Amino acid sequence: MLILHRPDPLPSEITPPEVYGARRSFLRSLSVGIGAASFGLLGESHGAPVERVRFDTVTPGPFSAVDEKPTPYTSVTEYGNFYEFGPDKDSPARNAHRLRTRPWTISVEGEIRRPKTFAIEDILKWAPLEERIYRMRCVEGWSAVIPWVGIPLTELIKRCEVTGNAKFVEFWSLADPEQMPYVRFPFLDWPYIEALRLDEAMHPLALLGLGMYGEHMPKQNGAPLRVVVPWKYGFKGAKSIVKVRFVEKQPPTVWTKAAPDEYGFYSNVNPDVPHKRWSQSHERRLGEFFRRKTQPFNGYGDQVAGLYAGMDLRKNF
Ligand SMILES: Nc1nc2c(c(=O)[nH]1)N[C@H]1C(S)=C(S)[C@@H](COP(=O)(O)O)O[C@H]1N2
Ligand SMILES: [Mo]
Repeated sequence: MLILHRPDPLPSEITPPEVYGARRSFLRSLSVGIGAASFGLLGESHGAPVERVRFDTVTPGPFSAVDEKPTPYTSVTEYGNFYEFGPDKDSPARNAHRLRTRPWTISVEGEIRRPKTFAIEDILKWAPLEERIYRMRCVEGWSAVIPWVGIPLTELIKRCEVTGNAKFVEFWSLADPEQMPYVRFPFLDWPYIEALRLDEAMHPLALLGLGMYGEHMPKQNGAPLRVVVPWKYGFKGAKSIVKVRFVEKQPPTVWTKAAPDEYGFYSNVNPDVPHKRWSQSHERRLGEFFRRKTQPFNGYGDQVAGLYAGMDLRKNF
């Protein structure tokens, strides 16, 4: 069963979230159908008090878009996608309080010398926490400038003792129906698994996100740790990671499985390659009214274009 194809960018997505009010996205009908069957059970709520915890020390990291104004905290935390918590843009903010982020470990599997597990407490001590202000672009046409807190993704990869066979790395999100009510519904093939080519994952821009706005990661944004790859569409950055798996061949991912003609493995931001159902030429920053032009590789071409030298980016979309 595939109920979910990406929603077309409807007014709810092209209107500033502060003003779209009660308008419903395409997927509202889905959640009404599900909700009627299981109202209460899903624990839909209007959120719970959130504890916001600041990091003691965060140092400015490289590649920060310091000339750009960060998107307001509330826009980034109250509007987004985390389908395990529901299909609407405000579902994550309403429902992610159910996620338990301690204890939390990530396991490592596949093309490695020996299986391993890392605890979040240790990961937080691997390297100095950096602040990196990145432009982010969702495939649906909205974008944001987010001051992430994190460490280079290579800090994880270098501890995994990968074998020479490893060419790709998968990131597995948690899929626990007790905490994430919508993983009971197979509109995506849970768990949410996204993947990168190993050299992409080891690129210095790729971040293991541990927080934002100087604070620990909000649950709706992927606590306690997630992937951040700012030159790709937002869906490549899997949230609330519990497993990393190294593989030899390019693996299927949650979105290439859902709609292979609409989502490619690479999914680099590319204004010249439209999505099957809409243009990618422009975007609207959350909290702003006017649209702006989308940049190739989301403006990070100087850093990352070399990763794709000689590749046809229309074919490898
Ligand atoms: N596990 C999981 N990760 C996910 C998603 C999701 O539904 N589940 N949505 C993705 C999409 S489509 C986007 S745009 C970003 C949005 O989150 P952010 O605003 O916190 O970056 O998270 C990505 N990571
Ligand atoms: Mo997205």
